[in-house]
Amino acid sequence: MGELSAAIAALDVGRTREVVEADLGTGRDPMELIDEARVGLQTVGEKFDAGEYFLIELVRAAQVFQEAAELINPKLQELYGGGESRGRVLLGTVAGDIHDLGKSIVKVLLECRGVEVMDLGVDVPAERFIEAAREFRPQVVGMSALLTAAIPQFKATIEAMEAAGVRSGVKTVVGGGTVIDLEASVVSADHVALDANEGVERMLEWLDAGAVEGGA
Ligand code: B12
Repeated sequence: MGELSAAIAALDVGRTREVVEADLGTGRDPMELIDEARVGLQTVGEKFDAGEYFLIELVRAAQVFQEAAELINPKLQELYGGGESRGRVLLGTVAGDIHDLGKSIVKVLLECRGVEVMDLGVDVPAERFIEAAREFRPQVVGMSALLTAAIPQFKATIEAMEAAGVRSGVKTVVGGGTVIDLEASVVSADHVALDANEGVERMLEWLDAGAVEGGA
């Protein structure tokens, strides 16, 4: 395990800041740091599973991760930011799920690559996705979920969008650490993202190819 993952797994905010600052100072790719921070959170999840950590530790881990992200995000912006608008992406964590760290990384990466993002936050019901699709007219809708119990919400939301007439011409991508083994067709999505980078690259391909025209 790398130093950053270890510091996050140990819930050590001081050490986390130290490692991130030192690594960014040596010119390390900020995306690598995000990936490593994620491994740290995975370890926290394993400890939670094993009964070694409790909810309070999960909350603390999220705070430590946020501290790291706040140092890393400006660097991402500096390296990848700027440029004209490439399109619009609507993001949200589906109903019943309040995990948002992964989705927030996707948002930062998209904004860095010149994409306009509307982020609906967490625990977002299908009706809110529909309302926002009418208002914002995204070309792509990205949904996140980490709870297995929230997975049916992908399909329910996408089908509700279809029924409301806002799905046509819009691509959908779903993501979140615990859902990557899904088949896109099972949840009625166009794509299941392996991680933030891969998902964002796929969205940019769609936007740049003009394969999508925007919602109703
Ligand atoms: C931090 C954390 C929390 C924090 C979340 C804080 C926050 N602001 O998000 C808090 C403490 C609130 C929390 C609460 C709970 N949690 Co929690 N949590 C985690 C933990 C440790 C890390 C998750 C995380 O942020 N990972 C880091 C991010 C960067 O990774 P990621 O989300 O996978 O995102 C990456 C990709 O997947 C991708 N991505 C994500 N979304 C999207 C979307 C798109 C469109 C794209 C393109 C890409 C993409 O981008 C990211 C970068 O590559 C995980 C453990 C784990 N192994 O993941 C458990 C975990 C997800 N939690 C779990 C559980 C059970 C809960 C609770 C039910 C606990 C409880 N008893 O109350 C509650 C859920 C409440 C609810 N209704 O949602 C379980 C879920 C089990 C399951 N399979 O259903 C896990 C796996 C822990 C475990 N091993 O048991 N949790």
